[in-house]
Parts: sequence; C-alpha cells; structure tokens
Amino acid sequence: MRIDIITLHPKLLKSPFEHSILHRAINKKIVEIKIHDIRSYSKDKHKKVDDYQFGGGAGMVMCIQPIADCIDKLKSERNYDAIIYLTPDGKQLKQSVANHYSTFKNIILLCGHYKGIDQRIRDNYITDELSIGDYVLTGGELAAAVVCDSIIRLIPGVISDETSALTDSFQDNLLAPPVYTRPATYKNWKVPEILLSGNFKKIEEWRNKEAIKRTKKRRPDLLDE
Ligand code: 6GU
Repeated sequence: MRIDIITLHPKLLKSPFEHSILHRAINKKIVEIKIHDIRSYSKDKHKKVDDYQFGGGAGMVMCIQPIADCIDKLKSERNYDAIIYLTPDGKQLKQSVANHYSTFKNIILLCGHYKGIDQRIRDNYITDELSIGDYVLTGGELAAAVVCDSIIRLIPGVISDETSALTDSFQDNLLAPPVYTRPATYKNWKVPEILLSGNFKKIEEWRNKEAIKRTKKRRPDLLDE
C-alpha cells in the first residue's frame, strides 16, 4: 500500500512513522508513506498558501493552486483508490472504516488547516472526508497519523501475530477483555484463577463473558449496532 500525505507541516508527520509497528511495516516495504509539503507547490512569489475568504470573516482559507497542483501531479503518476480530506465535519473514523481502507492500494490524505480549504478542492478532487472524533484539532496532521496507524496495522504481515488484529477491541463491536501477565500475584493482587488453569475452552468463555460485561458497562451503544 502507498499513502501520500499532503500537508503544511511535514515535520509533524515524521515521528509517528519512525517507531514500532509502523516503522517495521515501512522497512518491510508493506507500506510506503510519502509526505508532500504544500508550500513547495505554491507558485506565489512569497510561497503563500492561504488567503482571506471571499465574503469576509475571520480565518484564512487554504488556496486551490498549490493543493490542486500537488494532487494533479500524484494522479498523473498512479491511480488512487481514495483521496481523503481530514476534517472535523467528515464521516467519523470507525474500525469498519479502517478495515475498508486497509484493502486499498494507493490513497491520498489531505490535511486541512486554518478555516479550511477552498471548497472547490473538496468538490473536484476529494472522494472521502474523514474526522477522527467530535472535537477540533488545529490541523489534520494528527488525525492523518491516527488514520494511517488504524489502517496500516490491519494490512496482512504488519502485525506478526496474525490473529492479534482480529481480536482487537471494536473488531466485533466488543471491547477487549482484561489481560494479565506475570507475576501471578503482586502486592496480594491476584490474576483470575481461570487464566492459570490451562483450560483453553474455559478461558475463551471467560474472555468472551468479560468482553460482553465490559461493553455493556462502558459502551452499551456498541451492542445496539
Ligand atoms: Cl480530521 N481535523 C481537525 N482539524 N480536527 C479534527 C479532525 C480532523 N477530526 C477530529 N477533529
């Protein structure tokens, strides 16, 4: 999979891909991430990328030209399965949405800023709009990193334990059950006996029961879906 990220703040998107599972996925060439600096596409003599909005009002709007040129260039090089704009008014990212994108070959993520981007970009280039939740971030970069992480870890070969991504919270609309590791007793706090029993059928039943209990208590809305 190839992910092209278009941003005004390339540095903000460096660290998330330099660690742990995402870093390994890139090294193993399962995924390729390319960051594009919008400013470098500006034809303005001061490399301006935003302007006042028509009709007046506070806040700058990102201009069409640099973004359009960047997307045009990428589209001339390969076909994209989706061109996604990260925006708080987009469709909310869910596990099912991440699952869907994880099957794609090439996607573009466009990070917004300021008051937003010229609507004509959204009308003429963007195929999907995504938000990561009901709160406002200063820009789309952190949201783009979240979207990438949620997608990449689902690609076969990225997580070594193949079943691990499938037993995540949310994958079956259930939260994950509690987990424990050694020591079995710490400060008199004991691990549930069943987990030490070696009876895998009983353990599976216990985990399922705990997952349902936890979901009922914390996220009953998931059980209605
Ligand atoms: Cl994708 N962008 C911004 N700026 N804020 C957000 C968001 C995205 N998702 C939630 N809040």
